[in-house]
Amino acid sequence: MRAAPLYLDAPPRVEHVHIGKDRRIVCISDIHGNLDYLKGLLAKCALTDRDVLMLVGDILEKGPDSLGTLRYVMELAKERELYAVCGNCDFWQNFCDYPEDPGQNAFYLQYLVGRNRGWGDGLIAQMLHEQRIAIGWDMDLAAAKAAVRENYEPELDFLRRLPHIIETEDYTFVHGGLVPEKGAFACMKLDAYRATAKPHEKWTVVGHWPLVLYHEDVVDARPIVDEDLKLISIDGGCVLKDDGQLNAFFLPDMTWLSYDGFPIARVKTAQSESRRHYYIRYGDNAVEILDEADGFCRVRHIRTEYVMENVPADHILTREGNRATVNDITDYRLPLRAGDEISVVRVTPRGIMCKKDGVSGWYDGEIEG
Ligand SMILES: [Mn+2]
Repeated sequence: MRAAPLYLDAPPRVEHVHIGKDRRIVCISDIHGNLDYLKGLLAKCALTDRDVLMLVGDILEKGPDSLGTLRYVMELAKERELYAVCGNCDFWQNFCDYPEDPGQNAFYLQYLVGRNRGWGDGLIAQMLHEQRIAIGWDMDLAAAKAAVRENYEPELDFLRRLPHIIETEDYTFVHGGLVPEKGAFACMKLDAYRATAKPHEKWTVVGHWPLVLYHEDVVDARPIVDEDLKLISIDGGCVLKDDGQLNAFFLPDMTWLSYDGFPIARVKTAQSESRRHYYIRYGDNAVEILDEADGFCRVRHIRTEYVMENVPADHILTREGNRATVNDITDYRLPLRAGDEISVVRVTPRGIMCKKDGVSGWYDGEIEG
């Protein structure tokens, strides 16, 4: 029998789960179809049979392989104890479960043809490709739905059964925020929850909002453990940010590690932290281009008037004369000691864009290894 379809204004489904006190809970959120990062992170976690995997939503979309990631997670769930809550990018069973609705169909058509606003093919598109069903404005959406329904029932059913909230004796897990009174969708898609959350009775783990957006001056993707709110935020910006990472947060120890796929190198010489720096990020990224030479720009951030040097020209997203928007960029110089390990994001003629322990910045010296 089919689980009931999810409608967006419905109350959240809550699943109560018993997890013994002596188990390690490995929390991972916002994989976003990045199967390589998920595999890389799980390898670093050195899982044992006693560990419980807790996926905190947004398994799918935006990254390269939503269908492969979903199948991988479904296999993992057969092999070991795995729970997952539904994120705002995960409820694609609705493609098949909704009654025919012109507005909804227009949304799906735009999503399929527009490749999810440029992020790339998502779960349903990948299913249709696999079935050799062409995607285009003139496609037969009813036939596409029938093909998905017919060929992907296990996948759809897995998504259908995802609760929006998981409660254990000690913890709560929800993708966006714990607002059951506002309905399922609000629980999945509550932006910047930490800014509005009230203190929780139990430690609550959320994803959804890339951690870097909680910081003003630095690009910091480390999980935030907020003791006052009893709130743990873990979205490392995997896929959404070019230098994003996938975090694994461990309960009850409150430790974590991350995976980002970048090559590791050692710095040869120490450098001191920049005294003044800024992070221009998506949503607040309007700049004036002051100078441009050798593939780099000097820009002035419109809102703050902060002047940033050495912005790679290919970070410019849109441009009209001297006004532009830029892809996330910082001029932070990381404090580093000789021999420190860094993840090398990009080597440029004006320094190395890199990461150290979840924080992004620049290194001016030479690397080895
Ligand atoms: Mn999300």
